[in-house]
Amino acid sequence: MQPQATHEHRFPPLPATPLTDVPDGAWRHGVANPDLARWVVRIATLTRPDAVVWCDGSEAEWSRLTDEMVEAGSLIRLDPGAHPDSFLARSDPADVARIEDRTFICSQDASDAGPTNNWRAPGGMHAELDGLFAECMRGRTMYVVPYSMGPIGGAISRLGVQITDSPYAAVSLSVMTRVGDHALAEIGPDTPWVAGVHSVGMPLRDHRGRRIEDVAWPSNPTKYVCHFPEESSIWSFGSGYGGNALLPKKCFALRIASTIARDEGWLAEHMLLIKLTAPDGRAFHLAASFPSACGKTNLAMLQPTLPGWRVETIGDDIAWLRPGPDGTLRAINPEAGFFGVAPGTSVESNPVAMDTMRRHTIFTNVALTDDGEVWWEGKTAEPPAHLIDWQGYHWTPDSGTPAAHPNARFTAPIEQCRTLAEDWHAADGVPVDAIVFGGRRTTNVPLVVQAESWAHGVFIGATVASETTAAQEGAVGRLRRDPFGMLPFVGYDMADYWQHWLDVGAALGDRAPAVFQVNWFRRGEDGTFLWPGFGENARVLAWIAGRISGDTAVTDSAIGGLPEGAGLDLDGLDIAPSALAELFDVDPEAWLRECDETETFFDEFGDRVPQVLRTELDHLRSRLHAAAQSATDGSPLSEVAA
Ligand code: OXD
Ligand code: MN
Repeated sequence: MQPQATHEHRFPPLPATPLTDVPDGAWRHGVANPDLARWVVRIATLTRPDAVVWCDGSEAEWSRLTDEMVEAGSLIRLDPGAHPDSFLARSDPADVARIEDRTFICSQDASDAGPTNNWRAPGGMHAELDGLFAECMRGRTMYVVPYSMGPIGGAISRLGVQITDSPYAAVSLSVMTRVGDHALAEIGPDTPWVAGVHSVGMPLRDHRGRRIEDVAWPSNPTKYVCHFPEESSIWSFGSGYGGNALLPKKCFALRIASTIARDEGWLAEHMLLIKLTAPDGRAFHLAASFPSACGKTNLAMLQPTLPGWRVETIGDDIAWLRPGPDGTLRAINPEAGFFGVAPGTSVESNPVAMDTMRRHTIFTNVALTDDGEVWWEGKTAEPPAHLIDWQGYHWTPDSGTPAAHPNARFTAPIEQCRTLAEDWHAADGVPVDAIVFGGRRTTNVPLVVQAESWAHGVFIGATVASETTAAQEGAVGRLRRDPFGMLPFVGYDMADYWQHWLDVGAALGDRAPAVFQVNWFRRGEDGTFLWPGFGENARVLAWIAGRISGDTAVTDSAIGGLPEGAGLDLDGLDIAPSALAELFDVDPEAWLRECDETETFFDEFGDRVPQVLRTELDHLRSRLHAAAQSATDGSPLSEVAA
């Protein structure tokens, strides 16, 4: 593991409270990192829980905590035949998604957060958080959860500790990360680690000591998710949901890790990771970036329709990519579980995910059947005649409301995934052969296009736009720019992040992976999808593999390389030639309008936008003008663009 500046003094000294006043269990003998030992005591002293429990991530701990939550009414045990060892949680209706408007980057310098992040000065934010966290765990247990992101001791792995007063978060962390004493033991006196403090913000005793009745899903109307990049710390208050509460995921593995990666020359990305094997046994590793809820989990668990091709899963949401000692880019999935969107998942759309979540799974905000099973929109074509919906109300198909919340989730261990690649265990990561950018685009973006260079690839990544889904708060179906699928996740200035991508490419030189853009979501004039998607997406992956190995060719277009002739294997696929033409149509006028929008978008970042990206935009425009001209002249696009 790379040494980093020591964090010995990153937290304020302990308050002058005598050690006898420290909540029971906070002080743990044998913790090798003195900063960590002091920090736990400091947080316990600030938040005043009734008890402190250090989590070990064991099965016994899972059983104890889930039993306690069932007893307390915050989990419902599902039918053990259908879903052994699995549970349903229903959140507060006001706590159902990531809260981007309450998410802050608290860098010393406001300009380091950039225009896409909310910023607060660290001093003021700490003062406010100290006020909110003061005695906020009264009557509750404080869990201390040490974890590793990535294989313990791996070259790309990192360590963290989350403090939380939510047993739901504690058990979810034991699924999503590698929790336990083995992770704690890795945190030596000088080992960097990321500190996460989380509270649902609902103490069970008031300041006079009177009991407050607990609820199934405690939370607080005041919510904050704050990142302190210079301290490698995260403070989250008031929400128990997903990325707001499971701090290793978006907060650490993306926002904080992106700042560490910037300083150390690697990449922390919102990417799935797969191993693709061709019929002749050649294997390729692909890292693919998509905005939230664009089907990353489906792609990560793809069942190819193309005979002989195999996709194996390494990760479905986050990848850390780091130049290895041999000069190639290597990647790990830092997580150990899935926190996947349930609605839309079915035996048809993702049979692997359905199997993965059959047991030892926590479902959140799905509907409950009369048999103690789970249901969500899209799980079966016909909904059951009666359900209890995600808010606990009786539901019938006539209710007129969704039975499951559109952002309902399943939390399941990656080891339960039957397509898990052996490489998932590779401590030093897998070599990345291709980087793929995707988004949800009804128009313009073709099924697949290859970037002409790393810089062009970075331009494509920087200009990704996608139609919003239920994973983000706000209106669904809006087109929003989501560079690299990282809009809510880059922990520093977005334009600096683009420059960082250019720098990493320069360091990789000719070992840099090839870059592609895909779009499964393009629709025809009549509004229907032009591409069948799901298992058929393997045809696109196979074409990408062909490009890497030099087996397939491209036709140049104004926006990059498109599959040439029969290069894209369509054998056995029932697709009309007109749909195919529409899928790959590059309309220069529409693209020129998109270029204008890109320029306006770039202008938001002022002179921090790398000149290379402005040059790419100029280049694209001039090729589109030439293509528009040639279309008027009647000559074929490919000839002009070449
Ligand atoms: C997620 C997201 O939960 O991107 O993975 O919102
Ligand atoms: Mn995600």
